[in-house]
Amino acid sequence: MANILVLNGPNLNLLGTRQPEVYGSTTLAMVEDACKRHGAEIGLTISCAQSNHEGALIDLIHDARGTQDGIVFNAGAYTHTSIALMDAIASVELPVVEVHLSNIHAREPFRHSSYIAKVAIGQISGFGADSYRLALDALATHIRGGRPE
Ligand code: CA2
Repeated sequence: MANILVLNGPNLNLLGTRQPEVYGSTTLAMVEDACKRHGAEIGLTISCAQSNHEGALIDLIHDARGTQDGIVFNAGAYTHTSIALMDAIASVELPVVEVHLSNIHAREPFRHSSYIAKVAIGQISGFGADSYRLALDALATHIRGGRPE
């Protein structure tokens, strides 16, 4: 079983409680639960974490080295601003799939660029809570070198 960290950044703890027209009505606890259940189905052991603080996210990424085989990461608004998170991902040399609930490319121009994308193996954006499941599938395939389970 591969170990995967599902990591969420700022404000995503509010998921399902505000702006459902943009981010849906699924709560973060529901997303994390769905990730754990889907992970078990495809041979992944899922750990989940969320922080509103850039430094704490960097620590979680550093800690993933040696314990995790990959990261599914929704960096929230830090996606568009954080060179520090980009450097943290590059430093741990783990495969990262960038995830967004909304389609960041169809939104305001300031959301079109991503520092995370520069160091991620790929990006999944715009499928609501399903983005996480798609990201887990992509990461599992990548870790297995493209081979089925
Ligand atoms: O679409 C995504 O997943 C985003 O990463 C969400 C971020 C946004 O800044 C990115 O551009 C795209 C915002 C997360 C805010 O989450 C909330 C959830 C519920 C209510 C309010 C905010």
